[in-house]
Amino acid sequence: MKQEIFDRIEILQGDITALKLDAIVNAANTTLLGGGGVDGAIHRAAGPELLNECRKIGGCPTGEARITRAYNLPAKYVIHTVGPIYQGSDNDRKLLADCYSNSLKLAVKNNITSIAFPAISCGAYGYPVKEACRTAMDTTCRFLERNSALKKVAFILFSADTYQVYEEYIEAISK
Ligand code: AR6
Repeated sequence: MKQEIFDRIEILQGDITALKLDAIVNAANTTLLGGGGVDGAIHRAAGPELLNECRKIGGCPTGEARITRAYNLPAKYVIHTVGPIYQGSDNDRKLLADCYSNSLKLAVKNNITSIAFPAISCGAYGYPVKEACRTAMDTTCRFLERNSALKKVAFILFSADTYQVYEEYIEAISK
């Protein structure tokens, strides 16, 4: 993989709601009506108008993505995607990869040039972080190879442990 791909990827530790990028990705559920974890944090920070817009969408199947405005958040858009509930089957990996590729496709379609992802499915949905990290990064790298419009893709991890897993993986694949 070319260095130019890794130059467009950033690994951060912190709270996704603080990021001032074109878009942040929400790890939602199929109702799109809010929940705990990063979904709860995004809805709290965006304000009630986000829920109003989500209601109009009428849900989102696992692996797909939908876009809304970001209201009181510093980002311009929220891309809501629904990760798989981890079951330990091959289908988990496919659905998780779909979350990343469909979010990135939707971003490009909306002229978004900078976007941040949380560790989709790695909280309430129980996906093992190492496996999820590999799918997240591999899918994103393949996408960036084919799309020059996206200038920055950040992965923002809440915990130090998860951050370290991502750092080690990018270190290993970018050599
Ligand atoms: N910024 C960045 N990452 C965060 C933040 C934050 N503010 N808060 C939590 N995380 P989860 P899932 C991390 O459970 O596993 C919701 O109820 C967290 O540490 O938010 O996809 C939805 O409505 C973890 O690493 O999402 C669904 O019902 C990662 O975000 C369900 O949970 C994902 O954890 C989705 O579960």
